[in-house]
Amino acid sequence: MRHDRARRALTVLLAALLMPVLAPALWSGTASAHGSVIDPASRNYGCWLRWGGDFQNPAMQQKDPMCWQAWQDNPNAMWNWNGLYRNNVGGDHQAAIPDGQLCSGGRTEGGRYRSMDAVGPWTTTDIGTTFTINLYDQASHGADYIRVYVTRQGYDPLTRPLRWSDLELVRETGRYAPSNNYVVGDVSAPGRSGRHVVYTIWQASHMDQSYYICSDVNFG
Ligand SMILES: [Cu+2]
Repeated sequence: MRHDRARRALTVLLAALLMPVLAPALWSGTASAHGSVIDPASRNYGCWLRWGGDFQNPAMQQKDPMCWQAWQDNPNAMWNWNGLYRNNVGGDHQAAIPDGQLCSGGRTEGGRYRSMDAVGPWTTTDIGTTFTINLYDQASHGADYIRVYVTRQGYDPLTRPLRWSDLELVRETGRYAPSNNYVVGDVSAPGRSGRHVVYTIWQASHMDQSYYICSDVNFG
């Protein structure tokens, strides 16, 4: 008995000693935040924003079915809405991301974001044919460049998986100094109407880290 008690005391002591060592390691999981396009909202940021406080509500199945399937597939795709990136792509995004997997970053992070590739009625943001991209960078990584693509008129996001050939590059920016908010203004996508996908590639500056972000929009 005495031996057990001594061992328990030792365990508590060790835990107390290790806490300052372990706590920062645990904390770094959330502290190494990243970012996403928050307007027009990316798929997983939008699902997190609309349903993060109520993600088990069965009403979502009718009101926001693509978010429903995403939450059912893996809630971590929403909790980690800022973590949809690949490291060390070396700038060859088309080689790293196969057709049909553009919105999951080529099923990055072990496929955590695969539900983002699902085809169907994602909730859209209304925009005009000249619009602004707001990218939120929690970690102040900076940007080497931000590329904005828009699907070609005629592409139907309700029935077709997204392929590179569906996209038109409409804007590539220069560098952004590290900050929390990057605004890409006056992005122009003439001739568009109705439902489309805006595809943003954010090339971060702190290392070779590339973000692949699908935002569903409605050109009014
Ligand atoms: Cu990051």
